Amino acid sequence: MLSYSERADYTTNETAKKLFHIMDEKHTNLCVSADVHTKKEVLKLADTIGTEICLLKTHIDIIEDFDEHLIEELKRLAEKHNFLIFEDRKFADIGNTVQHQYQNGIYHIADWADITNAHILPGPGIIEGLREVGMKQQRGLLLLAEMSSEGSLATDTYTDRAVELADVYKDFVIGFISQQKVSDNPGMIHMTPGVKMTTTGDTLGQQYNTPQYVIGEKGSDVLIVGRGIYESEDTLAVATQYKNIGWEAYVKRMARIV
Ligand code: 5BU
Repeated sequence: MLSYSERADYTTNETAKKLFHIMDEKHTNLCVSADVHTKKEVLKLADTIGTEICLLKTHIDIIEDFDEHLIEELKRLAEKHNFLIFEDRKFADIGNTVQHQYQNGIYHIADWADITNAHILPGPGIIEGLREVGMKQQRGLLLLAEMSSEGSLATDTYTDRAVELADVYKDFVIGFISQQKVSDNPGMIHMTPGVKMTTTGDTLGQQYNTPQYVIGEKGSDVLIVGRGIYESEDTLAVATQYKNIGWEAYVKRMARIV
């Protein structure tokens, strides 16, 4: 089985290459989801756990005091700790509209988010619209092939279609949000949300799996952890724990499949 950095040779996308290399350099397949509500909290979290992650995931529109300074600081921390930034925007409109949502508005997502993601519900036009904007800045896109929430409709042929579309646009599409490995293309990165040490879900349909299961059994590449880390007392210690468990599961998987 190929290592993360060996897989960098199977994609032409610069962001995907960078991410694969960061994972191997830092020995981490952990993405922390910074779903906190103020600039101060986001920056504190990013600086505290920055050494443990390959990727910081944001929901920029839940931050109450958003301004340009937050973006400058986030970029500075990404540089300092060597991680990439993923805005979990989940675009879902026609190509023309998503171009504006990606490039313009208050957030100018394309200017700072190395990675963003999109539903494939509208068909290929959504990818084409985002691609025209994103490729100019060497960005990467993840397609939502599956979701972690109970009763998700992204299953079976929907998931298969996401995999097919990823291959068509593989200069820009770098992988998937999914609950398991869905593509055999080693250049594609699988990222899985709904990860926690304890697997009791929340009251709104979120379902959790353990880091060992997601990386070791389901063949995913990146663990996305939100509340499991940012709600803990000692975010650094807990992030280190997730990082170590995720990395160990990857190393064991590598040893198993030769
Ligand atoms: P949690 O606190 O670890 O449950 O947060 C999970 C994060 O991942 C949160 O930001 C969600 O918006 C995001 N997410 C998810 O939970 N499930 C999905 O299928 C997708 C995103 Br796509």
